[in-house]
Amino acid sequence: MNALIPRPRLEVAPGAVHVPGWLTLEQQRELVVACRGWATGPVPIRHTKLPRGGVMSVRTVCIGWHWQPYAYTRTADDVNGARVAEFPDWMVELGRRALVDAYDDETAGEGYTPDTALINFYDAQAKLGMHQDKDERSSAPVVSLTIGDSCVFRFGNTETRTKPYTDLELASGDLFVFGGPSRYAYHAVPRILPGTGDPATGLKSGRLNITMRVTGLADPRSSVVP
Ligand SMILES: O=C(O)CCC(=O)C(=O)O
Repeated sequence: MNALIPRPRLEVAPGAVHVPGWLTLEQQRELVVACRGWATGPVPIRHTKLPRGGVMSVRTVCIGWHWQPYAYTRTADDVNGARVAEFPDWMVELGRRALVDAYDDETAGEGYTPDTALINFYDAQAKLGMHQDKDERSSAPVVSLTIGDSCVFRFGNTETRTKPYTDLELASGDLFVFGGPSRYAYHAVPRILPGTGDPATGLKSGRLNITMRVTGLADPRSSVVP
């Protein structure tokens, strides 16, 4: 993306790269419009219920496959039973370009076909605790995009939820990719920084985060096993 303007790439850990300002304002606006659409249906955005009775403070809607703790399904059985929206080809393309730019390697996007995205909306109070993304059967990288308010993003290690970790700020338009040796690193969003977003993105307040992933699950309608 933005092939004419080289972006700084900050390697936070092997395989984990932060690319500040990766999305243009126009792309952010288009993503906000798309996410607003998905937030209304076919499965409405919701606070995910946890198995022990808790409720996540972040609100989430999924496309491609629906995630609920701790599995992916095509239908949102913990919401309204509807099949989630299709994962669009343009987003596959965006994910591929994200890998090329993050890893500064023209071949890095080859064969990368994300088939789910968790779209998270954080209000000023929302947070996400230390966790690993490990419900996917594929170890392909996770591509994460931020729009709206900045956050403190905690990126840890693959062994424990505790230190060592790095706290960094993810701002509107930033890309963060974690793959390879960092694919199963614990990570968290301890804090949103309210009022830091640009309303020109279409988001007046709060933070939108999109994480694209490869589930590694077979589409029951397809005869192709990934
Ligand atoms: O909001 C973020 O930057 C991270 C989201 C995340 O960790 C997740 O959806 O699993």
